[in-house]
Amino acid sequence: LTLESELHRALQQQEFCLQYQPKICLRTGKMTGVEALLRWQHPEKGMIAPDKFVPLLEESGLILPVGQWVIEQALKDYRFWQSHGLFNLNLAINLSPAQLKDLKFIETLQSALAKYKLPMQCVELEITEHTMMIHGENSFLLMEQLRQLGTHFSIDDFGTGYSSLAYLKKLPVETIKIDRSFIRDIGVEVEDEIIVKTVIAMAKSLGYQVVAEGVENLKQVDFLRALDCDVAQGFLFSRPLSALDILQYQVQPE
Ligand code: G
Ligand code: G
Ligand code: MN
Ligand code: NA
Repeated sequence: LTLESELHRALQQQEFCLQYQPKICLRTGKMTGVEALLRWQHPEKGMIAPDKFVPLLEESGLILPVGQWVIEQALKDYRFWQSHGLFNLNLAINLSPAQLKDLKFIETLQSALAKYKLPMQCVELEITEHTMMIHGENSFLLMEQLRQLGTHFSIDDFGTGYSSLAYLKKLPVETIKIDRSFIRDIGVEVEDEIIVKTVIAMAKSLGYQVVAEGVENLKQVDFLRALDCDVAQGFLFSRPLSALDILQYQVQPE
C-alpha cells in the first residue's frame, strides 16, 4: 500500500490527531494562543509528521475533508479548554492553498463555529508565504470576506519565499511569523540577526504583529524582546502538546 492510498483509510478510521503548540506573549510571558498541528498516528509506522503527508493530501484532493476535520477537532478542543476555565486563547489553524480556493470554505468554518457556539474572532488562519503568492483573485476575496467576519490571517514561514512586506500590505493580513531558519542563528550568524532585526522593525512600523518561530533558547528571547517582537513560539516554551496537556501548560519561569 502506498501512503497515498492509506490516507483515505486514515480519514475514515480517525487516525489523524492534533497537537497544539503554545504561543507566548513576550511582554507578559503568558500563553496567548496555540497553533493546531496535524499528525497521523499510523497503525504500523507510528506518528507521522505533516511534511510527509500534507503534500499527498494536497495532490489527492483529500486536503479538503481533512482540513474540515482539523477545523472541527480544533474547535471541539477549544470548547473543552473553555469548559475547564481556559479563555481568550487565540486558536491558529494552518490552511492549504486548496482551502483558500474552496468556495464552501466560509460555510464550512461558520457551521463548525455554530456547532461549538464559538465566535469567528477566536480563530486565526495561517497561510504560508508560498500559498499567499500563488493565490488567485478568488482567494483574495475569500480572505477579505473572512476578515470582515472577524477572523485574522497570519503569514507563516515569512522570509522563505519572495514576497515583500510592501506586497503583503495589499492583503488582509495582521500577523507575520518569521521563519525559524532565521531565528535559529540568532547569537550565531550576524547576517541572520540583521535580517531578523530589519524584518521586525519594518513589520512593526507597518502595523503588523510579529511572531518568532522556533525559539529554543534565552539568548534568542532577549534579542527578540529588545526588538519589541510580540510573540514567540518554540521548544524553549513548549513542544506541541495534546489538548489535555494544554490545560496543564504553565509558562516556564525564567
Ligand atoms: O508540526 P510540524 O512543525 O512538523 O508541521 C510542519 C508544517 O506542516 C507546518 O509548518 C504546517 O505548515 C504544516 N501543517 C501542520 N498542520 C497542518 C494542517 O492542519 N493543515 C495544513 N494544511 N498544514 C499543516
Ligand atoms: O507552521 P509550521 O510549518 O511552521 O509548523 C511549525 C513546525 O515547527 C512544527 O512541526 C513544530 O514541531 C516545529 N517546531 C516548533 N517549535 C520548534 C523549535 O523550537 N525548533 C524546531 N527545530 N522546530 C520547531
Ligand atoms: Mn504554521
Ligand atoms: Na512555520
